[in-house]
Amino acid sequence: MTADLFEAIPDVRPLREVMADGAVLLRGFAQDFENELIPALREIIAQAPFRRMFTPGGHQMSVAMTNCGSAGWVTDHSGYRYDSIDPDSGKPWPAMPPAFRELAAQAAVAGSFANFAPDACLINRYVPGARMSLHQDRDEQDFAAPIVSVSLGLPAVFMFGGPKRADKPRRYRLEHGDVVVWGGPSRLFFHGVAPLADGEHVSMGRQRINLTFRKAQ
Ligand code: MD6
Ligand code: FE
Repeated sequence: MTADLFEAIPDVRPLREVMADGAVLLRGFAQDFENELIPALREIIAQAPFRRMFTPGGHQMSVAMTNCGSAGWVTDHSGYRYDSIDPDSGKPWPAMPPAFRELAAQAAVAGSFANFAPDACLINRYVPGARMSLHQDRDEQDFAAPIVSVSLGLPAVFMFGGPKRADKPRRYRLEHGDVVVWGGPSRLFFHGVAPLADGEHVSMGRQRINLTFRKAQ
């Protein structure tokens, strides 16, 4: 018997996958929020456009970034930090939309972190070829709060290592609507994103957008 060409191929990946103690991948968790998320994102980008920042070492990042919320993550020749002001406009970052806040809080609960109230949302834009090398997120004041990371658009390979840079990372495919909640014992684990493969996403086009919510201050 030949397989029906139009038969759906079952997606066997679990909806909820524990990546490490404190880190969980919630597949499709952001889907219900999509209709609010994307218009709100457009408004933020109109006020605070994506820009490719420079690392303290003088390298321009391949990922373009912007922020919303009372604190925004920035990098320049003087270092990495959170700043309430967008250095490009001289104005505060756009406010965090209620739908962003709500998604982050609900995902945190699903990841067993109650009362997550992010003050920062870093918005990363990857075009094909853009990547993020292995790093730790350690510019926040308080490592007790988790990080909630939302993937939109083209799929990416997320590399998730351990407490030491040399720990061999495992690879996870993150698709449109997937959410990673991450804190507790793995809060400072090394992680990165492999160079984005080319493609065209039905609603987001030729890019991946990642929202990372943090309690920065
Ligand atoms: C990204 N994410 O997925 C980059 N950091 O585009 C991160 O660097 C990240 O997803 C901390 C926790 C979750 C993350
Ligand atoms: Fe990170």
